[in-house]
Amino acid sequence: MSSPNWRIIEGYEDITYKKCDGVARIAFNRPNVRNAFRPKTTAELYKAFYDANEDTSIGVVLLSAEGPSTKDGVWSFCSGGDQKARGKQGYVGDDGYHRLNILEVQRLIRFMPKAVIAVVPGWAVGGGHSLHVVCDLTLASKEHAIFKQTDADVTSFDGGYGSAYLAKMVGQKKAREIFFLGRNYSAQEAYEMGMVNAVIPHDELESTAYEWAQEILAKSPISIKMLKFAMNLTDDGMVGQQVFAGEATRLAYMTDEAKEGRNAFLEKRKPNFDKKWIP
Ligand code: S0N
Repeated sequence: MSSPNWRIIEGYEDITYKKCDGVARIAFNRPNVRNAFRPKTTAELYKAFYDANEDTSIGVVLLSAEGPSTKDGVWSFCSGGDQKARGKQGYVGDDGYHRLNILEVQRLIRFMPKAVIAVVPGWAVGGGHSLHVVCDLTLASKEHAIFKQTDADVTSFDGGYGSAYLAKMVGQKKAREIFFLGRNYSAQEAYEMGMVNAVIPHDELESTAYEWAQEILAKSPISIKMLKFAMNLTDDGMVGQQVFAGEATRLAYMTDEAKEGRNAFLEKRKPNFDKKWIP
């Protein structure tokens, strides 16, 4: 496969954003602080994910990271909330208000009708670990990826997808070990636990992610969307049902029956449905 001819989307500082042939690549771009996210970062992430969601030419989003650090050459995916941006009551943005909004980013990833692949070239820590958990798939650098949960070290914890959904993924005992002990896990260990789909030689990580994206893009978009929502549904309660059922409604709108319902109302007459109660 030839290397992608990325089109760079301007206007971002804490992240990079580019697109090519149905794939959007959103990448953390603060490698010297292990790609920690501050309020500005989460705002940019939200904007880029929202754009990728709305762009009908995009079918797969890669969440990756730039690097390595120019200070020490270390690779990172994301080290979670920027502890320097953390004030007395939370993370303080440039406007002085306490905000982080990383959970809104998580919800966009979770509910967007497109596959999101976490591409982990190095440290995935704290809220960065939670982000890989919430993505649909995870590919990890064989040499440099390290998975670690420090939330309990810094009293800044993810009680939602980052922990409870992780427990569904790797099992309750393992998830509690990850959070309670905060140890380092290699890409291979993360793979064996079931939270990583493939361990990839570092030099091939990005090209492999792009190839996986192209494979997904060759599938039926409606199927990918409905399968993602179906697999989310059981863990997402009424919201999961709402998201799945919304798509069922959208499909129903495409039927003659729905057109007759709409037309009858607009023409002020009783609907004449073709009464076939197909089992
Ligand atoms: C990633 C770690 C393990 C890497 O260790 P290493 O390789 O030894 O590097 P360091 O020397 O430690 O770091 C290099 C430079 O990068 C800075 N830095 C690293 N991580 C951060 C960070 N998270 N914030 C700010 N700076 C960071 C270092 O300071 C150092 O800088 P210099 O060179 O200037 O000294 C290691 O770095 C590490 O453990 N990092 C901290 C990880 C961490 O605790 N993250 C926060 C965990 N919590 C969250 O992420 C909360 C998520 C969240 O926001 C949330 C979730 C759910 C619900 C609500 C919220 C919410 O709060 O809104």
